[in-house]
Amino acid sequence: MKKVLIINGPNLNMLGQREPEIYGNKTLEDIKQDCIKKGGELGFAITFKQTNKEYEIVEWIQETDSDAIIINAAAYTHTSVAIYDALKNYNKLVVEVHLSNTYAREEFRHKSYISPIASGIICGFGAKGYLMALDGLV
Ligand code: CA2
Repeated sequence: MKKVLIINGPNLNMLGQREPEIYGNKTLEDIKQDCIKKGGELGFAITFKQTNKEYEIVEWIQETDSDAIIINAAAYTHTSVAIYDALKNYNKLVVEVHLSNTYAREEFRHKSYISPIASGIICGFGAKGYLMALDGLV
């Protein structure tokens, strides 16, 4: 069974509580359960994590034995050379996911440090984007 690590960055623990017009009504726990169910159908063992701390994301990437990473690095997407460096050394499949279409929002969200090392990018499809990323890995 292939292992997929799904990493969520800062403030995504607040999903479903604020800004539903941008991020939808689902909580991160809802998204986690959807991913575990979809992963089961596709033959993937899912590990689903969230943190507000940049260094924890770096450590998870360094330490994982997963076959692929799906990452919504949230605000760190637009700032983190540290996460870029860690992903560059991962050398396996990476899919970047965003709930919102970051290119239709403020200009500072147009820059992504993840995109250059990602095999695929999905944004603007809300929580469904995580499931699309799992399909994409197949
Ligand atoms: O669209 C996405 O998935 C983002 O990664 C979400 C990040 C944002 O900084 C990126 O530009 C795009 C923000 C996540 C914050 O999530 C919240 C959810 C509910 C209430 C407050 C924040």
